[in-house]
Amino acid sequence: MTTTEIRHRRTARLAKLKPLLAERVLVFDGGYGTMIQNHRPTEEDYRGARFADWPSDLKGNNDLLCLTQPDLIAGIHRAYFEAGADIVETNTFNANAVSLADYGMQGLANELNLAGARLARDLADEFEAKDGRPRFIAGSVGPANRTASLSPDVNDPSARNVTFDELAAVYADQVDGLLDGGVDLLLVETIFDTLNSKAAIFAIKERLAARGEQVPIWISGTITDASGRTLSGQLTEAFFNSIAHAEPLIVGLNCALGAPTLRPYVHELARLAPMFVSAYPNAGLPNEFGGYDDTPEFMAEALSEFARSGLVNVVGGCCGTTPDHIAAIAAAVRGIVPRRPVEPPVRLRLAGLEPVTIGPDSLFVNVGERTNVTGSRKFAKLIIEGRYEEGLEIARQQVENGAQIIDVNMDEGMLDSAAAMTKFLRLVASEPGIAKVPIMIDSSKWSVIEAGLKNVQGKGVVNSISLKEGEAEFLRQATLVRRYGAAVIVMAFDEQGQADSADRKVAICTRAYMLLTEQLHFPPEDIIFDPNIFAIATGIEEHNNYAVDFINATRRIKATLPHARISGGVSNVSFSFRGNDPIREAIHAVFLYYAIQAGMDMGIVNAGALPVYDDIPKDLLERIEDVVLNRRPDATERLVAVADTAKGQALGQVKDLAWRSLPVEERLAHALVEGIADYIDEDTEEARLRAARPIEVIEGPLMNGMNVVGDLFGAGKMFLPQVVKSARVMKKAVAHLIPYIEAEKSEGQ
Ligand code: THG
Repeated sequence: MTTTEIRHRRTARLAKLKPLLAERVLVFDGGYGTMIQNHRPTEEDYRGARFADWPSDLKGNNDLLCLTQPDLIAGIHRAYFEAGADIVETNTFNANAVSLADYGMQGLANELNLAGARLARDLADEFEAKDGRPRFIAGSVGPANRTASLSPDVNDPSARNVTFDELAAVYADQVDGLLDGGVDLLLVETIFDTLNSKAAIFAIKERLAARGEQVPIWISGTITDASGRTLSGQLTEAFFNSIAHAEPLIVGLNCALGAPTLRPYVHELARLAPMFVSAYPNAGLPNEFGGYDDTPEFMAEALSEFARSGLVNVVGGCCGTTPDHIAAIAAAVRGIVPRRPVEPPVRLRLAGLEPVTIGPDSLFVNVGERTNVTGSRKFAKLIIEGRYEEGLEIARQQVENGAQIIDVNMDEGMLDSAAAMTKFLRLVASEPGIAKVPIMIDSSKWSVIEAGLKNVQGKGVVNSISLKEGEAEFLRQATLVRRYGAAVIVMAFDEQGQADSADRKVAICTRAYMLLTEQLHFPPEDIIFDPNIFAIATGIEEHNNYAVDFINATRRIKATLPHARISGGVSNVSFSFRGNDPIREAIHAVFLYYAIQAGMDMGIVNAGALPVYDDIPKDLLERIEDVVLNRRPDATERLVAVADTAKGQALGQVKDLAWRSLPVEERLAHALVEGIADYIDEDTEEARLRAARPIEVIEGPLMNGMNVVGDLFGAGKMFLPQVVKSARVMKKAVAHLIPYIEAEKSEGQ
């Protein structure tokens, strides 16, 4: 059959698949390993005539059987079709050059996939010809035996024994073989490291684009522990966000756990997925002999309950399941109405190990700015000196201080920036306390951004692309951003330069939006515009309106470009007050107060260094607002005139203990709002001695203080990093009271 014929037939079959998925619960096949073992193939069987003299042992190389024992494999496909499967998978789980290298067979990958696909295709066609019921085959793309997110070396968490590029190359080769052999779907399965699957998705998209084909993708992850995480640490929703760019026809979970244990995670996917959902668990957890105990009846009952509860569209089995299991499952789901895909709200959905959702109703999102060699002298020094572990601590501080995303920038002349980006992101991946948040990959060099993209398993943000080098380059980079599975910051920058006026900002962002959504079908919710925050109060008159221009552009973009988000580098705005952090921070608080009202969704900030808007002394506040809002021609002069004194006072305030002479209730409230933990134990103790019962201190002054925090937060005058500090102080106060509360309880007994 020619490739054109294979393609036409695939297209014709696929036209039947989607309606069928909406009509009934489809049945997938079961395990291959156990079925192969039942035949007890010997070393000679594995070798066949062709590989009789192969230098290494071949026993266990199950995919090789597609070439050397085709009847055995065809017999398994036949048994599953006879059991009632609508879809069987190819016996090519490990047929990628990385896994095959264990046998020195890396050169055979393409051929094995072609053979595996043809075997399954012939059986599917035979069954379909018999009764007219369509049968499908899914090309199995397993995870490979090496993992891109985890270190093989306990002494070096940045070590990797396989790279994204290596995986993408071998998957591309596998995918070509499967497509040429006539598969209907590409099944990326048993994903335990999302970065491996992202390499597979990258390869699939690249091959489909090059071949000019559209073949549906099926993504199936694996939850390996009872805490609901993948082996590489992601929660189900984070995993889903990280692979959604594949736009799979079906998404699901398979393997590791038995059906009942897998249920909550299938439920989670069913809640999220605007596509079809599958589940094909193991026949229970392996027992002490490595066997699987769940009977066909048990699995059929469990999976049909999934179906009756509207969780799934495709069910089947994985390790330890047999044609008996599949026959029982097929009988049990017959006649059940399949799940209808949901339509979740359109949101920017990012992920580290944990998901982050950003939408019109979410609070301002803080992006930590300090892991930036151009934005922090301290970080730059650590990275240049190779002290990466200490650099990691800066990332950790940002996250602990409330950063919900971290911006990483390695653009420094003395560094190999791509290598530094790679190493740092690999180290981040090994620290769950940091890796829980998504990564923003910040560079002005595309090659450095790509290095970053190859090292994040989650869904991160590219910072940034723009029209600076014209439409062709912009679209090329955006296509790759999508293929790697990231969201993107688009700077208001075109062939003429950076936009400064509100009109130019809006015009460039609008042009970029149209190009991305119309030409690339780039999801608008994955676009984040940065309309340029430039320094104000520089003494140059043309700069006076920069903050206002940003704020106005933000309002207009939000009103006209649906689902797009707005971000910016907040600390830029105050560059002219370098060296005067109290003034800079006050400018940031004021700027954000107005920009957030205009619709700014997120910002790159020094998490943990924002004052409370209401704490800015009124006279200073007025002068800062004059500057930020460009309210009078002499605004800069008037702010400069008080800047030094204000700095002195602000720094002095740290030592200014006037608040210490307030009544204890007010001291507690002050400590909570300001996030000062230094006196909280003594103040709490004082309040306790005055109260009838220790619990009253919590219910009275402490809760009152937290209510003030809540009100300021609600009004946009406090931000998450500050609330994080307040919460720490509250925790400390409560910890002081707990022993007394406990003592009271035991007295009462
Ligand atoms: N838009 C987008 N990305 C960006 C920016 C932007 N990335 C970089 C930058 N701008 C945002 N990040 C910072 C980080 C630090 C500072 C400013 C912006 C900063 N640092 C102190 C300084 O230079 O004075 C350094 C102090 C120190 O060394 O400790 O101000 O606009 N998309």
